[in-house]
Amino acid sequence: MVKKVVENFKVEYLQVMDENGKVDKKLMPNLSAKQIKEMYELMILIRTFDDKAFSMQRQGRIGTYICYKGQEASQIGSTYALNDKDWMFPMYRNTAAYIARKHPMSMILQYWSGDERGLKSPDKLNNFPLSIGVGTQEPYAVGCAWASKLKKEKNVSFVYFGDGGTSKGDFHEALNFAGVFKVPCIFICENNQYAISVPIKRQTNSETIAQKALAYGIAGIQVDGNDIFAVYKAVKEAADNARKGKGATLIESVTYRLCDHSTSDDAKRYRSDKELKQWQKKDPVDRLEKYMKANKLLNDKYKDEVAKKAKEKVEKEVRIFENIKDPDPDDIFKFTFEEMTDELKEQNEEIK
Ligand SMILES: Cc1ncc(C[n+]2csc(CCOP(=O)(O)OP(=O)(O)O)c2C)c(N)n1
Repeated sequence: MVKKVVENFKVEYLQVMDENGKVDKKLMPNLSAKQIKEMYELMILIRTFDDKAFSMQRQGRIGTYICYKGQEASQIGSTYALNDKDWMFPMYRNTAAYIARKHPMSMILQYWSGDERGLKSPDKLNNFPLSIGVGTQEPYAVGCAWASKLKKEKNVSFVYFGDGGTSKGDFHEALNFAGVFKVPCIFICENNQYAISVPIKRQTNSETIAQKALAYGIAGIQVDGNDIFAVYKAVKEAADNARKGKGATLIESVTYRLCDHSTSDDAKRYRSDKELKQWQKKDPVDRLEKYMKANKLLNDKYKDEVAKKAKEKVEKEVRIFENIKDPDPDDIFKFTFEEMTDELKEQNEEIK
């Protein structure tokens, strides 16, 4: 019997910067000092927002909130590698990416206070509404990427989802379509180790999520998702390839949610303190700071200034949010059908 060996059935793991902030110079992407500082300032801004939004939820000032603490490198590294014209398809944990893509923070607070208008993308921002339904957004991203290809535009579509999302049929359909039609799409799986309380080991028997790309004939890579340079490099390469007509890439960003799943969850019930502490040592913000300090890009004065500016920006947005007029409840009824049904009229009266 002759065994045929199928070549190239492997996925790479990319880490540029280790936990001590030391980079492998051969792998370091081409980023100027100004760009690294810009990335750092965004990381501090989104962490400040995350802390603020969480405490506002606890104070009853917004309805619910999904934290992203621990996933900052994954979201800033990826958005930073893409252009404003590229199309983003986020999930509920991607409000950090939203902020990086210029969606006003006041509107994010508006959304999490139950006002859907907060998700309306301001003009000229190519950001789709975030998806609450797990794994529903991947086929949309593929469709959009296909449209870009047919229109001979150079934009790529990029879509975020969690490890849990990879168990949904939509994920597999999207990857298959992307492979067959060679569309310019980047699939970013933020593998934060859990889907609420379900650990990755119970989600898939594959060694990596990245390897699932191979089955669909697209590129796949696993990156250290707490290393902003690795995420940036992988996404930049995927985007360059997509723009050259080389098709889609699946990027597994290996990270950890340092917070609860949501404001109605208590992660202590299913994660050990020991595990959390191990991941806290890999904190993506601390890691970038270590690199910047060693490379004379960060001193105490600059660090304090960045923190102060971030706090001021966030507080300003909170004030804007708190002055937004409540939506008119009649709108729920008015815009469902061209003419209100009798049943809707009744409900409308009841709410009044
Ligand atoms: C279609 C659908 N099924 C179930 C849920 C309930 N649900 C909300 S979050 C979640 C876990 C998702 O985990 P993952 O995809 O890993 O993303 P993470 O929250 O960890 O970022 C589930 C099952 C949902 N929102 N949508």
